[in-house]
Amino acid sequence: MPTLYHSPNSRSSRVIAQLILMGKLDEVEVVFVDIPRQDGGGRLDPRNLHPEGKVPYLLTDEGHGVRESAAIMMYLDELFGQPLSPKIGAPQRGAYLSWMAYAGGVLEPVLVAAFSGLDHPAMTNTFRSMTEVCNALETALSDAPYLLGDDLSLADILLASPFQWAPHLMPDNPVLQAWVKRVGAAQDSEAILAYETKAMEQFS
Ligand SMILES: N[C@@H](CCC(=O)N[C@@H](CS)C(=O)NCC(=O)O)C(=O)O
Repeated sequence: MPTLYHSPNSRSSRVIAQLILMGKLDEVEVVFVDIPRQDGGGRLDPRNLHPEGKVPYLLTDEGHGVRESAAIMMYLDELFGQPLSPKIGAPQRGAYLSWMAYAGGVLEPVLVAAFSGLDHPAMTNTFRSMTEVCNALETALSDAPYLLGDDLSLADILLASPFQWAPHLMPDNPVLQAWVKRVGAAQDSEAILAYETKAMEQFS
């Protein structure tokens, strides 16, 4: 059984959301770990095998570590028969891979720059800004409910998640707002909340 290192209400929560949606939470061992939080709380947890103490982190059955949310989510989706992604060779496969790489490669740095007020030519030349991010998402969503078309995929779960956690980062854009709401509604939010609330008790 793979082992997921998870801290409630963090970037690893989207992996929990994915596992709940796939009905596979009981096929992964979840180890609750603490992390240093933005508000100064929390701490590095020696039980966490991530080399920098971050979450999510996954240890495969063979003992290999997998880091980065997108890689972990794709690994688990593939392990359980790809219920949330287009199969190799399917028409939407390229778009899917693009979005999964875009999440960590562009969306995350642009969001961090935006909320921290960082405005530097090196950042904008490399990653562009929220304007381009919004345009990219809005273009994909202009004639479809989800990023890949009619069906929810891991790309939606991953890319909508920062806006779900931090509504203040949500752009003033009705198309994106409706998509984030739709992605939330497509997940089992009650089960996620119940799981995370119970997990949080470990740290109180
Ligand atoms: N790009 C990484 C980011 C991981 C990350 O920064 N996770 C945060 C949780 S929200 C963390 O572990 N922070 C604790 C720390 O920085 O020590 C991913 O998506 O997996």
